[in-house]
Amino acid sequence: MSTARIQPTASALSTTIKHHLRPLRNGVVFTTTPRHLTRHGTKRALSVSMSASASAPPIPFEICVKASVTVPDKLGDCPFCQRVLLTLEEKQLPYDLNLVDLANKPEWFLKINADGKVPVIKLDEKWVADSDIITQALEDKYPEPPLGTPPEKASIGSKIFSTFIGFLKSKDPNDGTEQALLNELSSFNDHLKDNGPFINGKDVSAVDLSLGPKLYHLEIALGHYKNWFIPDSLPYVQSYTKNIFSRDSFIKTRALPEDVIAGWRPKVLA
Ligand SMILES: N[C@@H](CCC(=O)N[C@@H](CS)C(=O)NCC(=O)O)C(=O)O
Repeated sequence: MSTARIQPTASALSTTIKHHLRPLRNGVVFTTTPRHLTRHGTKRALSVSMSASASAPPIPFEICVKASVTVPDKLGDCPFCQRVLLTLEEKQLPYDLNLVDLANKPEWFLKINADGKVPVIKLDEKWVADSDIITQALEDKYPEPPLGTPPEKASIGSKIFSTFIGFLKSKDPNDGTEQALLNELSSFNDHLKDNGPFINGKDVSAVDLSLGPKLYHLEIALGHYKNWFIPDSLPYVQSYTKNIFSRDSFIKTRALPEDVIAGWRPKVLA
């Protein structure tokens, strides 16, 4: 089991800092301004060092993620951000969150990433965007515990998210979008039956950390907007979601259901 050692980099938090930062259970710090833009001496990060990750960096990674639209100073509903956070959590790498209001992107954020998309993480003093690139870079730099998925399994379940969106947006119950989703979930169920409990067998791997947040969105959004749930005829998919959603790493990094519902509303109404 890992031990968490909280290392305040300065003795006390100022009132301003308390206003901006929300230290969490695991020592992760929420901030609305990136570290390089805060005045020297006015912001102190709490870093968490984990004994299990021998090559952990001395200071936490800075990562820009979507902010909640329903509750101030909370992580928002971006499955790509959660994927990266899950990777950091599973590798026990410390990080500070920069919460970005995507409806009103701040100038500092657009300077970091002109595309205006999250997640973006600072790696070796450079800001790097895109969850595919970020998770691969983390795997290369911090190989323990190994999370790589063999190439032949890396695209298992990869059509579930797009078919979920098709069904969610659909206004015609007979347009085949529900069946398309069921077909994808059914193939996934077969794969898990023969290879599970995770996509690559007994251990969680990168592909699960990518798919898990998408299935979380699927469950919440389809439950809310269509009163639709993964059917009992797909028990391996049902256990898979329960298993992934109950991991500590998932609980720490998941979005609020209200944010997931709010996030999909424009697509449902379009
Ligand atoms: N391919 C990107 C997708 C990232 C992405 O689409 N992020 C959304 C939030 S879930 C975003 O930043 N949207 C803001 C925008 O498009 O303006 C990744 O894997 O990181």
